[in-house]
Amino acid sequence: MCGIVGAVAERNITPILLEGLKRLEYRGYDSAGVAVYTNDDKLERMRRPGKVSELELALTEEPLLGRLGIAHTRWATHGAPCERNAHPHFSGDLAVVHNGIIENHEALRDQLKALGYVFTSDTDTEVIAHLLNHKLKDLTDLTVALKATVKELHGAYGLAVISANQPDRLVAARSGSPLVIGLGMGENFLASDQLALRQVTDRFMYLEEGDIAEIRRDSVQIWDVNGQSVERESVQYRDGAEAADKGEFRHFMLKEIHEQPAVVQRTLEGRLSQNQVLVQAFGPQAAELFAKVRNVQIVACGTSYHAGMVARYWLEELAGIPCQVEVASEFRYRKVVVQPDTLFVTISQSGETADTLAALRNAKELGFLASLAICNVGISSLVRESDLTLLTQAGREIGVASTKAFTTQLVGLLLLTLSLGQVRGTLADGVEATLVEELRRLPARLGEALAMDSTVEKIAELFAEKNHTLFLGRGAQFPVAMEGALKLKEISYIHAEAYPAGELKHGPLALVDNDMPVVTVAPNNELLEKLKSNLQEVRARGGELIVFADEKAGMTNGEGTHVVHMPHIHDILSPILYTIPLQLLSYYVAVLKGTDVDQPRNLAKSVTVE
Ligand code: HGA
Repeated sequence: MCGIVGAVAERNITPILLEGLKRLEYRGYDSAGVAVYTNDDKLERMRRPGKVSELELALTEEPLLGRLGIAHTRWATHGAPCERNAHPHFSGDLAVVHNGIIENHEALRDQLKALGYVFTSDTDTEVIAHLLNHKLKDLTDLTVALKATVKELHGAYGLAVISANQPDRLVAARSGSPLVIGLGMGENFLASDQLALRQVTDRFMYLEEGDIAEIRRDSVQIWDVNGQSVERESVQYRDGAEAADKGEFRHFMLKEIHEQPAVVQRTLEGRLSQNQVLVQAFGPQAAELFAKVRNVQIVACGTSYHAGMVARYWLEELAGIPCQVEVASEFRYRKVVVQPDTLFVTISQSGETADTLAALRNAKELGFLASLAICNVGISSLVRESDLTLLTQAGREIGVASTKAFTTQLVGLLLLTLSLGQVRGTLADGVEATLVEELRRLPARLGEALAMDSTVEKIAELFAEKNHTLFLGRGAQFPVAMEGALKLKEISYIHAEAYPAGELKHGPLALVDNDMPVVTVAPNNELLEKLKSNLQEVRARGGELIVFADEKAGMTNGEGTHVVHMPHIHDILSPILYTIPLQLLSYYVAVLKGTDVDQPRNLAKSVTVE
């Protein structure tokens, strides 16, 4: 992860760098730092552990003014999140910021130490600064030296560098971590994400893998991975609708939970006809490709992986297509046997998730039929590199714990299931028309579930003093339980585990006592009676039950059993609806525990490192 911002201009750039960092905090917030070539011709830096607001405070007390600078917000991979390890890292008159991991940093560190370089941090990044410094001794030109330096780096990097000796430019390199150049009038900028630069420009140029860029006030020059000078297209990007404030809500997460009816509606817009899904929503070649699909392989991480697991139930049950789902960090390093005519599907909110992107790149060599990305960011690497795309329309998600991105992914995956079944003629009669109708009603149903907000808030009190919980579900509700457990872990720091309810007696039941609340999702489906028996097993051991149950499921409150009635919904859509109370539950537990809901410890929004 980590966020990078850089600027070369005729005006003071420190406020631009700071504003950019604030917008990039979703990429990490362990520490923040800035290096500026100051108006009195010195390279100076300010670094602070913690969030960008700490750096801002320090800069208010001791301003740094200059027209060339780089800045960084860190999500630590190598070295503790303290000031010493915060970027920018210096070597002589050079300052470097880095997003990524240098895998051969130990070997490089030994070589550089032998050459007399002294290390002041525990980061892998510092080797880049010293190596570049060393290269400059022979090569003198900063851009030329950077080209030579990256040849010796193994791993992933987005890099921005400035030098007090060559203060006419900012140089950058991209391999495995995104970088975008923002084009201004007589000033130019660099960032990990164009969002950081929207305050200063709406014209952007995206660096591609292996690119090196030299950015001056009035020119930009780029070389590709082969060292050839290349032009990269510049694109104008206008989007007024930024989710930058919390409105009436106390946290972004709560706002985003409440946005779900609207964003689900948006994700459906233009994708449904009277009684069918419009297959071309996946791209012009979708119908032709879908007709050939005989298997689906889904690869994703975290919450997106849970969406993929729900989709497996749908794809096999509705469209009769065998489906496998795997976390990207495993898939990418495994010897995979690919069945003929398999569609490779990736799911990612940001479209920059490093493991998912790497899995997609590997998949291209493995003989998949085609790749499809379900993604929330249209200008992401995942979208650019996939054959087909379905953009979820969740809008910007700022809370680190994903909510609306998940439910819109589920909608996208149901559209995919119906499209594949439609094209291949494998859907049962009337199913598509029924589900299209149900999808149209879904935003209203989600609104009804959100109206249970205060009921769930009360239930949350049962968890405030607990250290462990179990989440149970059966069928497509099992991944919903996994997502519920993940949410609770992420923002309340309570240990939570999810199990298919039928697995309880094979081990986890041993954990159940009156200190272990057990959360269950119980729609009214064919597994309900089996689930009820599983819940009896919990009650018999003194476990306190919290059950989100269909209003027609015949479940009632009793001693140690708290039932929250959910609006009735078609079973296929129930994973989307039942996600809502679990999101609310984790939110209110976290509020009671006083954690940093939108930016929980140790996490970041966009996971762009392995
Ligand atoms: N490895 C560097 C940069 C971390 C990063 O990119 N995180 O996402 C460090 O630990 O400082």
